[in-house]
Amino acid sequence: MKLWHCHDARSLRALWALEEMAFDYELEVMPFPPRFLREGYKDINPLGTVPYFEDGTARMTESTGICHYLVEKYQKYEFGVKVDHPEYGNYLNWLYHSDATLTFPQTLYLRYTRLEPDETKAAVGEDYRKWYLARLRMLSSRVADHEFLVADKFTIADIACGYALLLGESLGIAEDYKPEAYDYLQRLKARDGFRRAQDVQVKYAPST
Ligand SMILES: N[C@@H](CCC(=O)N[C@@H](CS)C(=O)NCC(=O)O)C(=O)O
Repeated sequence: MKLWHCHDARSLRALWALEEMAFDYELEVMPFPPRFLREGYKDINPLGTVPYFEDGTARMTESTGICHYLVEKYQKYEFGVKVDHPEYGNYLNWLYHSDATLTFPQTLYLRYTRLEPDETKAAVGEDYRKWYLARLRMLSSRVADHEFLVADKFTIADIACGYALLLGESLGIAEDYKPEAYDYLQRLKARDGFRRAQDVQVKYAPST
């Protein structure tokens, strides 16, 4: 298995899952954005984005999909939910929710306030920040009385949605999180698997 990754980018979901599940894997940590700064990267992943992941014949570009693949392919059900479990539907919903509902408005906020700052577009960015915070409602209410999102255990649904919370934190939005969402993020960040992923991305950081 090989993962191409950039520091704290979405590929952290895959790195975090690999560490939680204690796989042996090869890691390449690249400067960001890799499509400009890592020569030949677009020949590996034509999208130029991270993550990129290879395992046998699998060629994957979707961070939550990689986490799901690892659970199913290697039967790591201690980090997932089986199809006959009563919470299977909820589990899948959180996995899809992580990007389709949560990181989608964050990406637009990032684009219009940081990547292409421009007075006319700043208002659009601000609108997406509010939209993201409104869309956190379901997660905040779930974690108010549950340690994790589904099945009373840590799963890749926590990695998928936890990364969205983390991205919000790096965008300076976390101060507006409800306390229960903020506390849930701190619980996830305190995990050994998360800390190992943080350490390994620093250990293999590209030389500047
Ligand atoms: N659908 C992908 C999105 C990947 C993505 O947009 N990654 C960003 C980093 S968080 C990226 O590579 N941006 C660099 C670029 O677009 O050149 C996933 O969630 O894994």
